[in-house]
Amino acid sequence: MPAEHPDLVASLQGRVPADVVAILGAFAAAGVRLRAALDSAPLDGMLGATGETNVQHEATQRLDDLANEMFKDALALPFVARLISEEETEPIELGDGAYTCCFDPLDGSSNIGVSSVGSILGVYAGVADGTFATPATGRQLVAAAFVVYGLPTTMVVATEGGVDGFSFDAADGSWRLAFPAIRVPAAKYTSINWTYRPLWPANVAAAVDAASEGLRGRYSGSMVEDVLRVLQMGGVFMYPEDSSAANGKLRMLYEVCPIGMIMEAAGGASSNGAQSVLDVPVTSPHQRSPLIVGAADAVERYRAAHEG
Ligand code: P6P
Repeated sequence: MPAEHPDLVASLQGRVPADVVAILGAFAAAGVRLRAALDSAPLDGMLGATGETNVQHEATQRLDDLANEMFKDALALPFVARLISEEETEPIELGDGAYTCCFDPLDGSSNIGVSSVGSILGVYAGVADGTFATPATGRQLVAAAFVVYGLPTTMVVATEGGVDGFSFDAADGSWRLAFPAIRVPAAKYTSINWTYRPLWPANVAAAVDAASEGLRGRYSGSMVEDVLRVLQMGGVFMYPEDSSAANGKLRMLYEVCPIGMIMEAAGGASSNGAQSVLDVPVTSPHQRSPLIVGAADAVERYRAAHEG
């Protein structure tokens, strides 16, 4: 575990095994390296697309590729059995370790060069083999984390024992504990892409309106930024299904489940419209799901209206 992140190590003591501390430390260190690359990208000619498309059928940005290589290198640890990345079509089999690391190396790519982007990690114990013949669920998460490369650059780390927020200290290149024991405040903001309303089935429209009642709108196009706002100021983030995407856009293993775990560990709630996202069987690496996370009362209003 890199000595330069003593606050992270101290916060995790007694909460997760040493191997998971090492995984989170590797993620944190890669985040520091990626932050520097993002900051200098306009000057280094690193903006723009590669001309390729990924398994998600999305145009790949140069920085998507760079971030993916950084996290693949950082997380290829002896006790990691497999890596699953948004940017990799198939799981990367590493050996017989006890953990599977699933990550979105650069979340919010459409914001590159303009506003916040992020990275997301889920550390799963005992996940089924690479074929996912035996359904795994988000309940197998032993830790989850995300970084928001914004002002300030912030990392959120969750284990069963709770959720802590760290702020990047440029003076010494370390992550400093800034927001210990985060608990989701009462709902204040509603965060959703309202332009999709014409595509929402009637129950989704009713559920979004019910969850958003009395709240103010904020939506950045970068889930990690919107989720960080919910964690710190209260509210609800929603990316529901619609007529063009029956399971929504977000992916279970490296977006939906890690964010759902973080929100539930912070005293909030998660839902796919019917149940906690952590209880939904996962049977393929890039499986998608609707995601509603935030203050428990707002998520419950969504679920009740969605299920009628
Ligand atoms: P839309 C970024 O690509 C992302 O996965 C999330 O970070 C973000 O919340 C969402 O997609 C934005 O999608 O359809 O609103 O542009």
